Amino acid sequence: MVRNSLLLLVVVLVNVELCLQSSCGGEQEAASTEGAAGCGCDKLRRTASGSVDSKEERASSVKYTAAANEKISQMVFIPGGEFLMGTDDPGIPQDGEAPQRRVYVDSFYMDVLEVTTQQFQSFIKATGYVTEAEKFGDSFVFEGILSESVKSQITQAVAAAPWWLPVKGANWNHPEGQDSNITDRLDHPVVHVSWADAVAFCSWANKRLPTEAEWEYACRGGLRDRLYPWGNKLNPKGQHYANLWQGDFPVHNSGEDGYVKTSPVMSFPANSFGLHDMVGNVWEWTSDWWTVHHTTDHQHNPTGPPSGKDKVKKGGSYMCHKSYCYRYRCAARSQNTPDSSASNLGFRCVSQEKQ
Ligand SMILES: [Ca+2]
Ligand SMILES: [Ca+2]
Repeated sequence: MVRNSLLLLVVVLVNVELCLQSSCGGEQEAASTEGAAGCGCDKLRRTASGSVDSKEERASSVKYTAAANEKISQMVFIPGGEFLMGTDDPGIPQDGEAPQRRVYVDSFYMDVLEVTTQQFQSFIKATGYVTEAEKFGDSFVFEGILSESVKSQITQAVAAAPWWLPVKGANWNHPEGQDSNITDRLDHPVVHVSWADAVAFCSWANKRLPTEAEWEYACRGGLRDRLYPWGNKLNPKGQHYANLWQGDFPVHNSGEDGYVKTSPVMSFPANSFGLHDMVGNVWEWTSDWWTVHHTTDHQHNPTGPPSGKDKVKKGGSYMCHKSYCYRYRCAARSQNTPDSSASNLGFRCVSQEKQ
């Protein structure tokens, strides 16, 4: 793998161009290190001008039930406090996981679940909002979940991450392109939402995106120095606690956890704060601009750099596997340009006041 290389387009479409910035090059170099490479989803960039189906069934996860409907818009109180953000034992050093630093965050409320397609549909119906993917006319979809028909029409790919394909007509309402819809996944997290789309939804709901510090504090659920929202063991008692990738990425997803793409929100256990899918299922946008440099000074309610090119996303997705994207840890992080959208990127909102 070559640092600072550019993504090579097989064919450049008129309305979409992809580029690879230096940070992406870093990801490339990391590909040779276990756990340090990625699903390539941080490489999905638009220019300034401008997704293996299978049965979704699992034995060891909590089934989506009517009870979930009551939780769908529910927020949980996250009591403020100090915590250790980041880690001194980074799984992916170039992502800026280190150093571990003391951070205090005020109390806030957080969505128990990732925002669902149904919730997003309500927002669209109420406001007429048009997402960026709809404006651009396409979005990135993981090849493994595309129909053969859609795949046959695509003539370009991201060379550094060829499993990502720009699909015409892919958006929140048609997650794998025009031959797909959300009818059977109203209780799944919405995808193909850009950062601005996520901000617009949260504003409409009188909420906002979490800062990275708030998100990570919430992810840790009061635990100290633990990898995951529930502890250090990935599969306690043989149970899956998050929708991740099992198998050989990107060619084979065994779906051992029950899902080869998104899962209904609340399919896996909550952390001690009552939050589901903080890691896995879909990546979640935060309000912070991206940097890999952090002060060790004690911080109160940090909001990240004042400006930047990329926004921070947290938690990893159903595409994450330790061999390729060891980012389903609370300290892990990645980035995308704000106008990026993809089949594994969503969000949840927070608010200072009870809604
Ligand atoms: Ca899975
Ligand atoms: Ca998530």
